[in-house]
Amino acid sequence: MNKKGFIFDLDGVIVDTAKYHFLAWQQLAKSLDIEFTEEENEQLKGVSRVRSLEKILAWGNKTISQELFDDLMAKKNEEYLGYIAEMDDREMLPDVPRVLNFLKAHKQPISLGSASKNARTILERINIMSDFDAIVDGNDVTKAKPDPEVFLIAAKELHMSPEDCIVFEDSVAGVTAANTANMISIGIGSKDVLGHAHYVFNDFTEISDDFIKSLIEK
Ligand code: B16
Ligand code: MG
Repeated sequence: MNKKGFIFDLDGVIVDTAKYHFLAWQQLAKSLDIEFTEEENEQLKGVSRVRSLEKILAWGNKTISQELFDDLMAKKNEEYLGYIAEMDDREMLPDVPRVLNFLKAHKQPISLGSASKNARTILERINIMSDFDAIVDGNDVTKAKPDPEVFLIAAKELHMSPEDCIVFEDSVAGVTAANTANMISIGIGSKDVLGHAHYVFNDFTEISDDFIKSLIEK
C-alpha cells in the first residue's frame, strides 16, 4: 500500500483543549481590563503563547513591561496546566481513536504538529503517545504557525516529502501553514472559518475510512 504522512494538530483536533486555552486567556485578559470575543479567540488558535499575549495586549491597547509580560505568560500557563491536569482519554474528540487505529492498521506514518509546549504532557494524559512515529511541538520550532516550520519538520521526521503529507488542523493559522508547506490541509471545524482548507469536516465522525483510504491511494 502507498504511504502518506499524516500530521495531527493537537488542540482542537485530538482534544478539545481550545476551550481551556480560551478560559485561561479570558481570565488573564479580564485582570487587565481587556475583553475579547469568541471571534477574536479564533485568531489565537494554533498561535504560540507569546504571540497570543501580544495579540490580546494589542486588542486592549496596552503596553506592559517585559517583566509583567513574562509573569502573565507564566500565570496563563499555570492556569491552563490546572485544567489539563484533570484530563484523561475521555476528553479525546469523537472518532480520533478510530482514525488513528485505521492509519496504524494500514502502516501509515503519523506525526504530531502542534504549537503547544504542553503537547507531550497532554499526549501522556490521554495515553496516545505511542501512536506517533514523530512528535513535533512548540519546543521544536522557532517560527509559529502560520509559518509552515512545524509541519515541515514533521514531514522530515516521517521521511516523507511535504506533497505526500496530510494535515488535520482546526485553526486558521494552521491551515495556512499546511497550505504554505504544500501539504493537503483538512480543516476540522466550520467551513465559514476554515474555507481555505482543501477539505473541511465538522469533526472526525464525518471522515470515513474510505475517504482516508482515497487520500492514501492518491
Ligand atoms: P501552549 P495547537 C496551540 O496548540 C493552541 O491552539 C494555541 O491556542 C496555544 O496558544 C498554543 O498551542 C501554545 O500552547 O501555551 O500550551 O504552549 O492547536 O497547535 O496544538
Ligand atoms: Mg489547534
